[in-house]
Amino acid sequence: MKKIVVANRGEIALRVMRTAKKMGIKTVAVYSEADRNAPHVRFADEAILLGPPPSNQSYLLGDKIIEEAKKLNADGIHPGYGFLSENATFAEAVEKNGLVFIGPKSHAIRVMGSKLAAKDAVKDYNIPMVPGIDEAITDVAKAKQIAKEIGFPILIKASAGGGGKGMRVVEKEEDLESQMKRAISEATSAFGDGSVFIEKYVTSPRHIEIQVMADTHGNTVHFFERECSIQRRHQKVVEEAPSAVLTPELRAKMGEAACKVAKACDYVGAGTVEFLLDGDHNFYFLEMNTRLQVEHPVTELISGVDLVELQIKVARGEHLPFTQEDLSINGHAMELRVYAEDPLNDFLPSVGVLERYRLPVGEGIRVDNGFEEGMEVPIYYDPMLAKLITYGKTREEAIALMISAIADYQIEGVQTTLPFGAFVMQHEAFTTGNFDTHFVKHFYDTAIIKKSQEEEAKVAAMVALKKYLEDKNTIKLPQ
Ligand code: MV4
Repeated sequence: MKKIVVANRGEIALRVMRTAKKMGIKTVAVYSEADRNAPHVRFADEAILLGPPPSNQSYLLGDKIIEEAKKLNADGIHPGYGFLSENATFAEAVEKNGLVFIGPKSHAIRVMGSKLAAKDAVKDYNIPMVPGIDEAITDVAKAKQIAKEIGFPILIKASAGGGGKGMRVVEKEEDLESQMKRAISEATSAFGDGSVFIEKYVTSPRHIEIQVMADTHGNTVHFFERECSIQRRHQKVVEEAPSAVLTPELRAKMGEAACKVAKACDYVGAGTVEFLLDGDHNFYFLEMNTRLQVEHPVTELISGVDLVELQIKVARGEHLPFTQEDLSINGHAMELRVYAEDPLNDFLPSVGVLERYRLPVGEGIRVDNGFEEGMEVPIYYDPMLAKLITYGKTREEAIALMISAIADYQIEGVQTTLPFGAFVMQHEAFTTGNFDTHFVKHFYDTAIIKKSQEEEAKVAAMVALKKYLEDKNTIKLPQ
């Protein structure tokens, strides 16, 4: 592989291209009219203009990307995350055109894109799953019967759903019919597929996911877990590796289960198997994400591997260069997603120009960033500016480093999730590891952030006043 097209933008396009360059592979960026001056375009050896800013006229134009890739004699396409990364039809088209899709085969993408197909694929592999049904249900009477068997509360989920869309908790039998009808109509309009199914609702789960990597020779390994329980509206904000609560035994069991899930769909490349962990430390398979994930850096830091390099190697047909026994966890990594959103105003997008934008630097600090001072945050795409990642020998060290890195990260012009990150890192529930996916709902308190910002403003005002009084005595002002 001598040249690859990176079919993405922002920090992930840069992150993929960095590894490609390190491997001596030429890079081709794609960009929309909104991204003409974006760092990922300048970093690449060549670049392709796709079209106007909206994604469906630019970054989602799979056929155009393939056509231009062929004109430039590229060998492969890396899709990053989002956009075309989990589009089975695109993956297929890439391969049909004689290019390498740096990711799994379309079959695996398709199976895991449907929750019911995924459950069906893994059913002979002895993977723990939440009690429930494994087929689409439309009959309310049957649904009531099943709900009574598994016991309320239950959760109605859309088979084609993702990111919590189309999910409905049902506490009691009387509510089942209306909620089921709503879930079906929501799923039909959102995904064009009204299939829904029922699971027992796990009330206070932690979100634990396992990073896997499979080569084309039947070898599959896992790189341990990431914990992603700190999220709001199904959007992760803080991730870490390893989890504060897994024992080595549970880690090994979940890792084995994740590798079996990958085998069940003939997986190739980097993938993530998501589990719920309940209060008694039972784990249940939820779904598999068939792409490189946003939070992959925490895994890279604790395992010492470059996941993009491995993706490219297995895409070239190479063997995985190690076995499971060669892999171990070293240290602890923490990641904060820095979004241009206002944490004091319900995390609403905060648009504007980055009047000041300075990254923290230092040992144990990694920033996967897509922005520069003076740039505007485009309204067309995901508002994530960067990922702030810290690494220490222990969880305490990674947290302390995150707190100081947040303080050193200078952003003016837009509101960001940095203060939210500082709140999380200092909260007792987080530092003790005693939290679940309801952290934001249970503990997030904007008053604490407001108070600390007021204190900071007071200190700044006092420093300014002191300076003013000193200057007044030493400088002779003109009369
Ligand atoms: C669940 C659940 C509780 N019980 N399934 C949310 C998105 C999708 N990936 C699955 N999700 C959940 N499925 C059962 N049977 C709770 C969630 C859930 C959740 C999962 C992971 C991370 C954050 C979450 C926030 C709310 C609900």
